[in-house]
Amino acid sequence: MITFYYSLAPNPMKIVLCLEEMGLPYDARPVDTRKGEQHAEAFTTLNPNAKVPVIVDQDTGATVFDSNAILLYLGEKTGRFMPAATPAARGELFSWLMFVATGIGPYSGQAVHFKHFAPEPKEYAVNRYIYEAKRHYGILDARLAQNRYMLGDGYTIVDMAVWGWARMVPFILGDDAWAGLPNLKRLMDEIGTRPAAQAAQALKDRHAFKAEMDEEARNHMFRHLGVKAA
Ligand SMILES: N[C@@H](CCC(=O)N[C@@H](CS)C(=O)NCC(=O)O)C(=O)O
Repeated sequence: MITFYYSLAPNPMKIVLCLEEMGLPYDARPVDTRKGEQHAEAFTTLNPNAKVPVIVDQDTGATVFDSNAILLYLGEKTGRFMPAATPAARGELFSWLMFVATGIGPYSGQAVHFKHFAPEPKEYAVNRYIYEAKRHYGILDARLAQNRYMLGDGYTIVDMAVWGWARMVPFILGDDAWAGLPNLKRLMDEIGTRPAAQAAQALKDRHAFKAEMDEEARNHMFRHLGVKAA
């Protein structure tokens, strides 16, 4: 059994998809980040970074945080949705997984923050993060023009990592963004029809998370508010 700490945000959603694809039993524990539950001591003991997702694997005693680390952990644990165990294939796995972890995730997150949540003036930040997020998604699209999946012919944990954020491309980049990313759209549509993705989406019916991004939520999630950095 795996204890899975989650919200419905992009990084935890990658992990639900993966747990469902692998058929691993899990006990899903909601962490309502708009209510500040990520800052509770019991949670920061598991993840000092105070963010979801986290898993605790009761079979092995391992606690793992950071979505892409969890994908790699689950891939190694089960041996499923992984590329061939050759140095060349592992090199590709590490490269693309880290590209998603260090590029797609952070630029998408900042693009969403500045576009949808930050106060004015924000034009410079919006331009920078939308530009960089778009550039990163373009790299995925070009890769998927040459390959059915991110690592070639087989569906892997890298495609699951991409799905977490890329299914939300219109919210991140704008309503017309799919027009410039047809290959990425094709992969998102394909993953979206998988029973595991549908089970992952159904997780939203299990718990009523706080919906309002009000002052309480902003204070828990944007903790720089009211603090002078320098
Ligand atoms: N690098 C981390 C980022 C995790 C992350 O940013 N999680 C968000 C949800 S997608 C979160 O917990 N936000 C709450 C907060 O920032 O207070 C990962 O990939 O898991």
